[in-house]
Amino acid sequence: MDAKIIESAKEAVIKHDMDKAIELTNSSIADGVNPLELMNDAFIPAINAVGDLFGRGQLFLPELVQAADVMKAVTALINDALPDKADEKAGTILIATVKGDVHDIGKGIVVSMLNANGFTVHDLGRDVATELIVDKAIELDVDVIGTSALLTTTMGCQKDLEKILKDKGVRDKFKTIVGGAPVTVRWADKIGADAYAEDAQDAVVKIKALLGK
Ligand code: B1M
Repeated sequence: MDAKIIESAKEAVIKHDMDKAIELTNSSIADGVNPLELMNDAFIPAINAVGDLFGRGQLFLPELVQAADVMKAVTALINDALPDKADEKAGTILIATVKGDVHDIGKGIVVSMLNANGFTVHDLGRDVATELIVDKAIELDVDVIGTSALLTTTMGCQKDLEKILKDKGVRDKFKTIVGGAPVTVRWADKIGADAYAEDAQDAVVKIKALLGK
């Protein structure tokens, strides 16, 4: 990836310059840059830099919100540039960001990667009640339930999900996968999830493994 693109993406997201970010995305894709590399190597580090500045108190909530809006717009453009080849036989995934958590940029990238790899994905969105996730998984008879949590305070919902599945006697019907910035393989093991994925590419690898593909 061209260092100039990485630098421009960082500047556009940190300064929440929507026009610049859209122009950079469109021109890079038109120039033949791989959309996924553009996301992984330029835009994800850019929004993470925003998170670091926010964490250090060098950037405030209104700017974080605007940077996230830029990121959402870029993600939509990158998603449109990815192939969508849904195929029921590859497997069916239900995915949601957990209750109390509105962070959905990363989940959106995971959904795109799963779609691009042939999976049928039912995306329930963000801030989704755990009981609803379980009810929908049963109704849609999916193979895998995936949850994303970005806050240490909302990770517990991933644990609740495992308990509700057990209480309803349906734990064996589904494979579960967890992800999100504060989530670790240790957490996945602790709560009894079947898999943990570090990023969207890893989610595809882990889900294929869970489904024996
Ligand atoms: Co928030 N936020 N935020 N935020 N935000 C974080 C998470 C934070 C780490 C920032 C910080 O302090 N440095 C911090 C959490 C601290 C903590 O819990 N320890 C934080 C906070 C505190 C908050 C608020 C509480 C701020 C406030 O109101 N005072 C608030 C909470 C709102 C709520 O959810 N109830 C809040 C709000 C927001 C915005 C709305 C402004 C916005 C979200 C907009 C949106 O998503 N629509 C936002 C953003 C953008 C961030 C940061 C900067 C970036 C998150 C992001 O999109 N990253 C974030 C800092 C950070 O994470 N470094 C931060 C890019 C994305 C591609 O990565 O989501 O990790 P990520 O997804 C990756 C992997 O994790 C993985 O694959 C993805 C692609 O590679 N993955 C999965 C994710 N889900 C997966 C699921 C899988 C598998 C893999 O299987 C199912």
